[in-house]
Formats: sequence, structure tokens, C-alpha cells
Amino acid sequence: MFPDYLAPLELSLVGRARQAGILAVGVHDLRDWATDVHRSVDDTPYGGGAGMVMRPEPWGAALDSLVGAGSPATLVMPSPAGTPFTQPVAHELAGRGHLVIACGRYEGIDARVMTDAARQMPVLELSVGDVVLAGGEAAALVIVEATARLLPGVLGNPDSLREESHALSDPVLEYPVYTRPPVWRGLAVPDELLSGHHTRIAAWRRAQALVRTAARRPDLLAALDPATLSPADRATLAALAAAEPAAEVAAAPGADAADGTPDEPADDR
Ligand code: JEW
Repeated sequence: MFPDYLAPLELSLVGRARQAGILAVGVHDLRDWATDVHRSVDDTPYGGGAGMVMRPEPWGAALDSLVGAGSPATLVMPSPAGTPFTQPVAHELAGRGHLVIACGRYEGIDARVMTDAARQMPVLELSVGDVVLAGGEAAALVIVEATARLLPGVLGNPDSLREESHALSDPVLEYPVYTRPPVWRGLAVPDELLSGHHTRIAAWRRAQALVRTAARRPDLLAALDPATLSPADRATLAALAAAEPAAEVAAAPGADAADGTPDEPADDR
């Protein structure tokens, strides 16, 4: 319903990949498949309740015309009720030739659209995270960018991909990064990074990554295979357990609710 929302797909990494002919992206307006005089795409929900639901007929017609005979397609449905969109899922999508991404609005799309589509193609309902959005477009942008950068030739520098595959086997957060000047607003770049000693720099970065992960993503730390921890890693984590949490690595607001559930965000849909 909001094709202009997807204008950023003309920019940056995805826009360049399109211009280079590595990737083709088409953006469509669901109303092009609405048939009544008001071009309506929504209706009231069966069973009652707040809001509107997207009608199945325009979606069925749109998918029929976009998924013609020929290249096999996968239907991707951004959904707050989807399975998590993660890096392994991005790799899987990058290996599929044709993705059709269906961006819903309102309270979502009549469930029969997914059931009907699944009679003809793989259907993946994916959530980009436990956060409330107004519709599927922002999620689609996330999915397209994460997937497109994995296509051969999209990244100029394959080093970035090497680090990423490393990150999958060693799930800790990135260390903080710095550039010139060496002192900015009274804040100095850590001595270790100016030392020129590769081993000292690598040890500092690894310790910083572990400190951040412990403070911000204890779930990742808990899932870490202890066999992957070096004696230096263990020393870093042991020192952390004894120390106070640092302000610059404070947890996000709401992350410390008694039951582990983040605060309810304002419902401003
Ligand atoms: C996503 C498609 C279509 C959210 C995430 N959020 C939410 C929500 C909406 C309607 C009813 C109930 C909850 C908004 N919404 C979408 C949200 C995808 C739609 C309507 C979405 N990933 N994808 N985290």
C-alpha cells in the first residue's frame, strides 16, 4: 500500500547492486489489483475486534500475476508472528532465485492468502524482531538489505563476509572502533589501539567484545560453548563477574524487567 516507503531500495548497497545488474527489484502497489470502484484492500475482521484486515482477493490477484509460470518464487511475509529473521535465514534467502515480499498493513493479511500461496510455493513468515511496527515495509527493507549483501559481487570487500561467518561460530558482539583524532572532546582513544602491537590490540578487542556481550547480550554469553573460550577469555569474564557494570555498557531501558520482558512500547500504530 506504500510503494514510496521502499524508495531507499534505489540507494546505497541495494541500489548499486541493482545498477550493476546483480539484483532486480520490483516494487508494486497492491491497489493495482483492487477491483472495486474505491480500490479497497481492507475490511472489518470476522469475530470482531479493533482495526481492519487486508482482504484476500487483491492479494491473490497480485501474487498470481507476480508469481507466473517460470522462475520458482518464495513468498516472504514480514509478520510480527513470524519466525525470527536471522543471519542464517538471510543466507538461505540469498540462495533462492526469486523472492516475493508481501508487505501487510492494518492488523495483517487474511490468513487464507498464506494458506493458498503455500499450495504453490514455499512461504516464510518472518519477524525482524520483538518490536511493534506499523506494517511490513520497514521489515522488508531489513530483509532485502541483509540478503542482498550476501549475493556474489555485491560487497566490494569480501573481508566483511569472512568476519561475519566468524561471528556465527563465535557469537559475541563487535568491539568498539575508533579513528582520528587521538583525543576528541577530552576523550582519548584507548592506548592499546595506538600501541602498534598487533597481539595487544587483538587481546584488547577480544576483551572489549566479551565485556559488551556480558553487559548487553547475556543470552549470547550463556549460549557460548565454553570450549571456545581461551584462558584469557575466562580471565576477562571472571574479572567482570567481580566488578560493577560500567555506565557505557548499561543495558537498554526495559531490559531489566523482573520477568525479563521488556516494557510494553506505546501502541502508536
Ligand atoms: C510486521 C507486517 C503488518 C513486525 C515485526 N508489529 C506489529 C503488529 C501489526 C499489526 C497487528 C499486530 C501487530 C503491524 N503490522 C506488521 C508488522 C509485519 C505487519 C501490520 C512486523 N516484523 N514484522 N517485528
